[in-house]
Amino acid sequence: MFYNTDNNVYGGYLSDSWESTGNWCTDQRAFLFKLYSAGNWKPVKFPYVIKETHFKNKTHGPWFYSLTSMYSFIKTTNKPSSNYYNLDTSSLFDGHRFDMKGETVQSVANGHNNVTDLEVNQVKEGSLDDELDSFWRDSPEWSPQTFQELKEFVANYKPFEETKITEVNILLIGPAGAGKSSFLNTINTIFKGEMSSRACTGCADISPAQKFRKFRVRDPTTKKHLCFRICDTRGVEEGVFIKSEDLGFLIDGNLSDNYTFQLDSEASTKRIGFVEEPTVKEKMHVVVFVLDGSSLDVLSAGVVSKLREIKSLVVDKSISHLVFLTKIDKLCNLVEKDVSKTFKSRDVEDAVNNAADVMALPRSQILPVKNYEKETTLNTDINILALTALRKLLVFADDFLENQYDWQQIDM
Ligand SMILES: Nc1nc2c(ncn2[C@@H]2O[C@H](COP(=O)(O)OP(=O)(O)OP(=O)(O)O)[C@@H](O)[C@H]2O)c(=O)[nH]1
Ligand SMILES: [Mg+2]
Repeated sequence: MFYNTDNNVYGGYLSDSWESTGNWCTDQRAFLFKLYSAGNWKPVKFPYVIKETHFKNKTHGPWFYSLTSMYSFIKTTNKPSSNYYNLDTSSLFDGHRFDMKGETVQSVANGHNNVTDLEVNQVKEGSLDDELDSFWRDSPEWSPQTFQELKEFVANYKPFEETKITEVNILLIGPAGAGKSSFLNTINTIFKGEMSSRACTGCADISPAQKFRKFRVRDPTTKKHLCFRICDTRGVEEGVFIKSEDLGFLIDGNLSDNYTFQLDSEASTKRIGFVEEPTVKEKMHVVVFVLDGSSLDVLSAGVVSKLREIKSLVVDKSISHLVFLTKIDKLCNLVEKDVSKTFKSRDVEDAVNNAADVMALPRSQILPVKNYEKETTLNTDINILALTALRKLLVFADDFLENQYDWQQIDM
């Protein structure tokens, strides 16, 4: 692909390899193309017509008929004049071997080949290559029945009986924009049966005063709230996050609903709403680290170390915890088109492995999720994936409660 100084982008494609055999070759799938014309998206494909298409030179890269600039690979050492490389134009887009559909070197490249950049890309047939032959993790059956079963599980869920708690508390923590609020909205949407946006998404709260809120989800069929509360927090950023002391209070249940804590001053045990001696009912029972699966590679070292610090705190307090890996649709075209391919996607599997390394957690605790985002109607596969994650979360919350109960029995 060539980027010339007049904002034209054009080039050629070979399905053949770039090996240096010294032969003329014919690649019937080869074509030339233009993508941008004077900065405007004007894609045109110039298909193969006849005879040989390219020469595999022994000492440098292949060159195409009608794309003599590729021949310039022989001269890649030439120095750029001004800020561009002045490449060969002798038979550029002259129509040999390829159908130029009436276009010329003038209309494609403004008659010159002064390029600021020259790229070689390998083209992968995404939907074929990314799809594994077998599942990388047991996959649910993507059917309306599975959806109903999962929904019923969540709707009928009651916290571990012996603790006599009516609702489990779920704490969402993760980098800014990872999809915490969107997850809450996704669950609400599933039960409401319509797109819901109760928690504000894409709008980071930057005020230093942070209100602590627990959201409940209502099941319209029973007109009752489900037996969990989700606590959404502001995004973890370098230098700006709830202080460890406050986070400890939050996890231990010292902060009542609607409690406002200050990010820029000391944690306070004296403010109104501070619960001095919280019971197990007020504690967080499970913590979910929400990570954006499509940007794991660019997580800053500062955010990673903050997340790990929070994880240590959670581990010290023996709270169950897991990771929701969001935006898997942005990570993989296959999943973007069809969420039921999640457990066959190589990219999602890689991201799960990556997240397990980042958080130093077993892979089984990393659950891929696709939140409602651009959709305007409900989708059974999105629902199944989100509810699968939520079910695991509730089971984890019960594990915590069961431990608490057992320890209490031993203490008594
Ligand atoms: N494509 C896609 N976009 C998502 C997904 N989840 C969230 N988003 C988008 O990502 C953006 C940020 O999502 P939020 O839910 O606001 O993220 P957050 O973690 O609550 O962010 P803060 O409150 O700022 O920390 C929004 O524009 C969402 O629509 C997802 O699974 N896929
Ligand atoms: Mg949010």
